[in-house]
Amino acid sequence: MTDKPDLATILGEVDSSTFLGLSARSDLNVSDASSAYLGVPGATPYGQMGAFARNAPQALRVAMAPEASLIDRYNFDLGGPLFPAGCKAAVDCGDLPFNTEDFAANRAVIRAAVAEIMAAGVVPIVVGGDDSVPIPMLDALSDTGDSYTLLQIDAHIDWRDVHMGERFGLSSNMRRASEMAHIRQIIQVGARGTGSAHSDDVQDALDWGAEIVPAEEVHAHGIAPILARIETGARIVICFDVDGLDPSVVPGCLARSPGGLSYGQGLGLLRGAAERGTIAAVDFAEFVPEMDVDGIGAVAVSRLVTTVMGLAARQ
Ligand SMILES: [Mn+2]
Repeated sequence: MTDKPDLATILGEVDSSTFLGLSARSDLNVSDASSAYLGVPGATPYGQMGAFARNAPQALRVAMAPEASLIDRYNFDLGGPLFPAGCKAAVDCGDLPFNTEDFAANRAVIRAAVAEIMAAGVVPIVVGGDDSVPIPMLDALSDTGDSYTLLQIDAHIDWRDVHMGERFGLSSNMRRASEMAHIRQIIQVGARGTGSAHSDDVQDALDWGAEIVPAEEVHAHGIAPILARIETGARIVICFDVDGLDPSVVPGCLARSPGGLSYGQGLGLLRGAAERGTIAAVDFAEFVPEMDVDGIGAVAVSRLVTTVMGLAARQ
């Protein structure tokens, strides 16, 4: 056999113009939705690396196109249809523009879009870009006047103050979050191996009160002790760097690190967070489709995005 079988031949028409065939809302008019897929090519890339995760939003749309025709079926990750009867559905806001030179402009565009979606009472699901993208998303949360528990899933703690001369880059997102008055708790899950953090960065995180749960601890004790750390009724923002998952689950990332979380652990953290409190905003960063293996990671990340949509519709 030389040609791969195509799932679409069983499932029917495939349309990848929006994620899961959801209604398109490039004007950010989302008030009738429960969550909004917001594609973001990048924010503040480091020097010559460029916006290496810029193609993630579209790659996930392509990955889920064959499942668009199954949107009303029973989803075992959610224990029912994605959008149960009577619940508002999600929409797809398309991709924000990306400026290769003016990174402050990128941050302003992301911040404004997230703020606008949240002002409509809708959960923004920011998809794509490197891990500098959550910084303006987190900043936008201050407009709501609420305070937040931040749940980060990542192989790296991202507490560098400045890296490569840049304060708003992918190695600094949790440090920047810690400086925001509306972020009152930071739980960091999945750290392992080495990243950009020095020992004093780890100490600064611990001194601030960040609760760091290395991947090894998740494998030893499961996710229940992590979820128990989230205050009941908290408003929760989730920063999901897909390299927090094991590279066998998501091969498509720049910094593959063995020993990562399983799909089930990632899924369980999302579902468990929604049980503890209210998911207010989520971002999925660092997916690099060009480094993926035959679309394996694209499906895993897409399914987690889909799960957040189902959770948002139910809350
Ligand atoms: Mn990372």
